[in-house]
Amino acid sequence: MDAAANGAESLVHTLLDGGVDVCFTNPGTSEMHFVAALDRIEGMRCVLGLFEGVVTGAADGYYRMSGKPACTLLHLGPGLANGLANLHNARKAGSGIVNVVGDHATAHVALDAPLTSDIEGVARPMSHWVHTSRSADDIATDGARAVLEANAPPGRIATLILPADTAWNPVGRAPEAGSAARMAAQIAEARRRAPAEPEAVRAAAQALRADGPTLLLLGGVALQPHALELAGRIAAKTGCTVMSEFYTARLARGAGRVAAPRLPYVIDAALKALAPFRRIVLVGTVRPVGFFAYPGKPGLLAPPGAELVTLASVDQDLEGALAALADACGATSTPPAGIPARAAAPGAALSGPLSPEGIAAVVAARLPEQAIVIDEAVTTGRGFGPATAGAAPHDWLTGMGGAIGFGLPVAVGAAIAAPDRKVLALEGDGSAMYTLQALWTIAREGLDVTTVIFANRSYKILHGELAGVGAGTPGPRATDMLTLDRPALDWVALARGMGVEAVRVDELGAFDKALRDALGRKGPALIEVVL
Ligand SMILES: Cc1ncc(C[n+]2csc(CCOP(=O)(O)OP(=O)(O)O)c2C)c(N)n1
Repeated sequence: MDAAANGAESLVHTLLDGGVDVCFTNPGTSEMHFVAALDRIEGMRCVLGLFEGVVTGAADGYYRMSGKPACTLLHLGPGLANGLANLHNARKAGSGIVNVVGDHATAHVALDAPLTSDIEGVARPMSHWVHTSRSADDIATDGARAVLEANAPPGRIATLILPADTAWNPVGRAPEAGSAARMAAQIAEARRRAPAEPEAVRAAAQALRADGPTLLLLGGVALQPHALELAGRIAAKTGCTVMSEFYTARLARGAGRVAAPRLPYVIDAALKALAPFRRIVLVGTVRPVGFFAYPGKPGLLAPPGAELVTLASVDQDLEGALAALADACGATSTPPAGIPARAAAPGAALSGPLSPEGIAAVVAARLPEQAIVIDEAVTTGRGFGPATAGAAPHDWLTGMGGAIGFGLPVAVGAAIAAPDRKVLALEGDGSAMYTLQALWTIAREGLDVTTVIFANRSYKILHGELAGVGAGTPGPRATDMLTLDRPALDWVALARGMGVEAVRVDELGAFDKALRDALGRKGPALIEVVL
């Protein structure tokens, strides 16, 4: 490690030694020494987000596509609090993040200045690990610990609080030689995933051999191409069905890949999808539960009496577990089942009134090879799964914690992690409004992101939920709480105001043309689809 002049520089060196070289930031006065250290030391890509939900969501997207943690820089308790919803989503997605949160200098905390708050208390519910650094000399050790925590499978949230004096005080201790190599070894150890228990492999194989329909339900990294291929071999050999949990941090899909259709969101549809199964083998996921409770409906979605067998949990070696299961089932060299046919080339029919089915057909036809799709399309996107199964191979990323506003920030992080791949963010207008500042970061960084806004000018899903929970039909006050039409949002103006070129379409052929234009060139674009 190079010599560090102060605690802030020590932390920057430690992060870089630990392979953390992207920082999504929104700083304030208490973080100025860290900002100055980032300025002086080469190696960290710093990306400004104009709201902390953009910052934390971008770090989530970055981890999902790169498999390694980024850091965030956040301003005391309120800055961190602004970023919590997307930290919650990242935590549920199993994304590793190192949050660096500034605090007042130690002596200043006692004065109860305006920005003083219980930062550890704010951090704890959305973090796996929280620590306040006490001195400039501790920061290298504390920073290294944060990096190791964030790398632990499946990826964890580590929050390191950096008091301003810890940042500005000189470092007394000389830097230790060889710290980068030592950290690399420690990180490799921290990232090691435990193999499935032999007993769990035996039990899963037995479930797959038993009579009656069995489901192989996948989550986490079991949704990566090689693991899916193993699942397809097991399905071909045993006749089981392969599905993925409803929310997926990253699902490899498309022509040539084993399909793992997602469990439906709507409770009745989810119950129906699971009803046939007598056994469910869980790989990197847990027993399926309803998103919400609905009067008179079960919370547990598996049919009563169904046997649940856990092959491996989300932090274990899921590909290895599936390989062991394939071996136990004699399926290692069986050709995999469940590979969808490539979507038909678009005919002249891609025109006419807009409908979710028509939009899905356009997306399926136009999706470029290796695209990264961020799906926050809510009700418009419900049918996109089957329609896009045979599109060119791509990754499909959904919100994992149910807090909307994840999509555009995750698009930022995914585009930075994978600059050679096209990112397509499919957004409900209500969801996109939570973190629309991400468009400015997309423009500023010149990210290759096409955003499609489904402007139904409504929280349409909540109309269905109102009826679903038995709350009756909406009167004028309830309707007002669920509609966005007074005034209508002008997404073309909003996007242009943040430096993103945009067009509005209200017909399928125009959408097809706009999507082809946007996907056919590099850089930011937005299409407002008025429904
Ligand atoms: C942080 C957060 N706040 C509120 C909600 C509740 N909620 C769920 S979906 C939704 C509206 C989504 O609207 P939109 O994105 O326009 O999609 P649509 O339902 O119209 O298809 C809301 C407000 C939530 N899930 N997360």
